[in-house]
Amino acid sequence: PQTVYLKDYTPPEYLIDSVELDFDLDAQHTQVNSRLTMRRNPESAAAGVSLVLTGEELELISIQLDGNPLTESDFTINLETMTIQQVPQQRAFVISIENRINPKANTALEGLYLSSSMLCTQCEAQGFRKITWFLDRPDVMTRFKTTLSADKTQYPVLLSNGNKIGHGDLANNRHWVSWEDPFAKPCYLFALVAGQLECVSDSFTTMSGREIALEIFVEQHNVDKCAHAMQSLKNAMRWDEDSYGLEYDLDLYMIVAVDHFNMGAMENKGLNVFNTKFVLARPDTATDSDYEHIEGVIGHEYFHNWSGNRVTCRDWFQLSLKEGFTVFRDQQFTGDRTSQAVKRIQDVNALRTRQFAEDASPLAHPIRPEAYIEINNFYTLTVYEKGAEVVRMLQTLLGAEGFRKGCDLYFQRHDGQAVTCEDFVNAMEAANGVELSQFRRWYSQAGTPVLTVSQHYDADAQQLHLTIQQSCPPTPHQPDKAPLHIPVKLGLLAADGSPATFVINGQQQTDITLNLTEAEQSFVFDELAEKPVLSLLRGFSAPVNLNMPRSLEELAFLFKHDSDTFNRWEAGQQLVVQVIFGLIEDLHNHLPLHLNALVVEAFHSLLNAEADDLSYQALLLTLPDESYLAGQMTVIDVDAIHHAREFVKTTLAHALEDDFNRVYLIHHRDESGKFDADAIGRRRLKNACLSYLSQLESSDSYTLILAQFEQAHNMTDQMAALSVIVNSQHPAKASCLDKFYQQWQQEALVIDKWFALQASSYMPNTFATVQALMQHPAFDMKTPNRVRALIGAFSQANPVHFHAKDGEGYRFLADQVLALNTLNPQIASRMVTSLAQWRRYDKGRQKLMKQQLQRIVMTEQLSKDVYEIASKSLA
Ligand code: B3K
Ligand code: ZN
Repeated sequence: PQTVYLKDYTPPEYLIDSVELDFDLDAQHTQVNSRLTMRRNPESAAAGVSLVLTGEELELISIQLDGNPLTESDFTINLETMTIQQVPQQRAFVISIENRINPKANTALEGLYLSSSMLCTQCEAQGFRKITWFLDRPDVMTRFKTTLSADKTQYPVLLSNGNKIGHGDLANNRHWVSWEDPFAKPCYLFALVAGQLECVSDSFTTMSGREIALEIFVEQHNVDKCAHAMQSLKNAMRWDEDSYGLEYDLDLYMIVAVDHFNMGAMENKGLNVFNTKFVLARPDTATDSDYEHIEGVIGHEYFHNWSGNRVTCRDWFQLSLKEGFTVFRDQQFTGDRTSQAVKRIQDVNALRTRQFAEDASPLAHPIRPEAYIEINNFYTLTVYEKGAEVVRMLQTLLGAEGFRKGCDLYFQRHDGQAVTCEDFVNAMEAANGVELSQFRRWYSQAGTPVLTVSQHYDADAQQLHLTIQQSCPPTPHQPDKAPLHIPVKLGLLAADGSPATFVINGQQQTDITLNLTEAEQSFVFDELAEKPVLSLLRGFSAPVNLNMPRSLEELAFLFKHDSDTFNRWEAGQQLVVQVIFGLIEDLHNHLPLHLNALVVEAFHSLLNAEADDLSYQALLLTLPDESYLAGQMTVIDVDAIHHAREFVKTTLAHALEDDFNRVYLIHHRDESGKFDADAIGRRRLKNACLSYLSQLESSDSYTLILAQFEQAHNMTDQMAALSVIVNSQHPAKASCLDKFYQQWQQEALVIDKWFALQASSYMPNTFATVQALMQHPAFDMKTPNRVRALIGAFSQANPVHFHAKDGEGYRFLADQVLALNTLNPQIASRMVTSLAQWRRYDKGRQKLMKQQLQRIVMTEQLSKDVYEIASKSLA
């Protein structure tokens, strides 16, 4: 397969000013007629008179140039392109194409496909070429007019981008609807939907007083689960006006929810297509986290209307321009809507467990990659989440106001254009009169930097000396790294836990953002009468690993007193991390395990302290994830990690049983249907306690848990109970799982939870359960949500069983990858990534993982998607 390089970018030779698309829709025989009004691009330096259009898996019916039919000798077609030998160079011309496609056969879910009984599209990144021949690249921006015709009974609703401009009836029970999108857009933002859909509608009045119709389309049985999505959309629209001064531009905003979708959602202009997972919610079917994710994703896609659609990407290497920025925007939005403290911790947690792992693997790449085989493989945690961190650092460096000025200038300069990451940074510089040349390295350098910190307090001089070294481990094709510009926020604490005032650069402060730009830098903090405690990297001000020796006492102190909510939580995490690694060493040395009293004491005072943000309180009680711990180990020992972490949890449960019970009871009440921060917080805190209590495996805890399972009227509580039941020896386990299935078998999204819970269980026999579930009538390889729930959860959220010593987990995964390869390459390649980290395990597992990767690579007819991930993993 061919590699595409950023350095080879050239402007398009031709432009498509407008297109008229006619779809004669049918599940198996859809005919597409397109009329492209084109001209030579004055910006292109290329010579030659031929025209190359992209198109894949299309059946050509006819082609004309300016109304004259072309014959075999005028053009050639291969697997990916159609070349027309000669087109006019001095004037506009029209290419008319008729072709046929088969949506039903399209299990890759890219292009036009069938989901349940509706037809829908997914064109980003390169799906439009599976609909018709076109210039399928984001820097070709076109005005679209689309006419859909179809059977009236099967497809009563016919949607596309923009405004509806006409409709009518045809013979044979067929009808048509025409749509026109006044905004020029790249074809990756094209969408159409046809089906038996119900419309839930509302409206929004923009800041300039325009009334926008809001419409959510779902299947009949889901109409009662749209209220939260609609409210989220209105919240997002208001928020973007308030926070960025950005207003919606069309008169209509539509969202369609479909069962079969490769990702979360898609920001098609005026017609978002969503995975049902990020639309549907009712208190009894969706958890509090589901509610938050729905609002976040609705916000994300809405925010793309400016950061992505009005200003789009010049080429796919610039993906983080729209994705990193939009993730940053949706994170701010969710933080404002819920709790900034909690949201930041959740985001950092995800970044550190998953993106840091990617950055430390053979798949590491900069947020602006330089080469790809299959662009769909680059919708990664790095491009999205690390990309958002890079935008956040810009905001930290420029201040909220300066950052906003930069954004305003960016949108003003580039509205209607397809631009680059460089243009974004340029706007930030110009609006603030600053120079960010070193900062730009964040776009080109992969890997997670390490800050090594040492400090020394000089009592005589009343000074704290701080030295920070930065380094970054090598990543593929980047053996040597240059120093980055890293903002490091910090504060100091006095012995009584209050903020310590210090003097730096002649100024008195209580906190500061240091600018690291060199490999090693020292800082002096003056006028400190007593030795302070350092709170470094507040708010996780940069996506880096910290290497800073800390005593358990110091961490316990910060866990109690740090006024920075992120660092307070982080101190608790690091306290437990150190303790767990001590226990792992004891395990390796066959020593008996003891839990350090400091940890018990820290959790004891936490459980007895007043708290106003209960969701935050729940996070403070949550032990670091096994996958986070794994990331900190040179040679990952999944069993020891699990054992040591369980030991800490169980010991805490025994030591603090009364506290956990008491806090549980204080917050346990039926508030089903209430979704304010307090009710959510109560549920989170209570369920955190429940999770500890379940470690007791006592008849009291069994009774308590079963009662919650049986009485819950909301999914948060029901799932929390079922989840601890599944991960324990609860005598009612089988009957609870069965009851849950019977209760929810009509709700696909709830059944996904049922699959995922069992697939991620730590209990023995899980692998056999997973194999049995593969045969369950409700399992379906063609439904991505189901595949993620079973195969994804097992391989990505069940370290102990996936990494079983005999390699059966690896073999199983490879089997599924190969089965998926032919059905849905995008989903298949996502599943391969859990093998990419093979070098981090012991020799025995390394060999077994590598074997499966090799087996995958050797397979014939491997998709580009899977080939790229598997071969790079082995490199
Ligand atoms: N832009 C889409 C992602 C498309 C992925 C294509 N493989 C969703 C989003 O990030 O909003
Ligand atoms: Zn996005």
